[in-house]
Amino acid sequence: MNNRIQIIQGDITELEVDAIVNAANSGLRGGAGVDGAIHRAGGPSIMEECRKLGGCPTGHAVVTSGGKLKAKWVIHAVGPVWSGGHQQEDKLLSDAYKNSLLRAKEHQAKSVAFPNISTGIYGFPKERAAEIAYKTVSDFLSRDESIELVIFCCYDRDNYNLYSQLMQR
Ligand code: AR6
Repeated sequence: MNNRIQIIQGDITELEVDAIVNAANSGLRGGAGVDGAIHRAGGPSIMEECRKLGGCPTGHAVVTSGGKLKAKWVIHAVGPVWSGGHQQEDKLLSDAYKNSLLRAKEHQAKSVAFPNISTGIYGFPKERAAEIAYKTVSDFLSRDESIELVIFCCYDRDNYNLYSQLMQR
């Protein structure tokens, strides 16, 4: 199953995959970080679709087209804001990954790339987030054949190193 997971360091907006995941906010209003990068690279049609969707609760995920991106779909997932670990942050982060994969499957996406959801502006500790992300995706892939490739697209070296260590376990 590890051969269906890849770790890279780079910019998710440049990837040629069926779907990229966005680390969105629950208003789907756009923002900084990877969200800003995706809207900039994908063009205004993505925001027009987001406005029609209205919003997305924390832990859930919704889909728009990819606009000018190489990816056909953008899956807007809403991770939790870290507030110490007692506000169901672990479960909500896991749900954000799982629901993204469910949306990908519904759209027949065979390849999906994730950013490190919640580990930027939302302040989730990186190591803890990496373990949750890796376990959630591994569990999903072991039970479901439909998605052929998941890429963890790490932007910073810290996250890249953390995921590389998880892959080697
Ligand atoms: N490609 C891949 N990863 C990236 C890119 C990129 N182009 N740019 C940043 N990252 P963040 P969050 C990494 O802050 O913590 C927004 O304003 C970044 O290094 O983008 O979930 C939203 O609208 C980090 O590892 O998302 C929300 O309001 C990871 O992406 C809020 O931020 C996630 O960092 C969401 O915060």
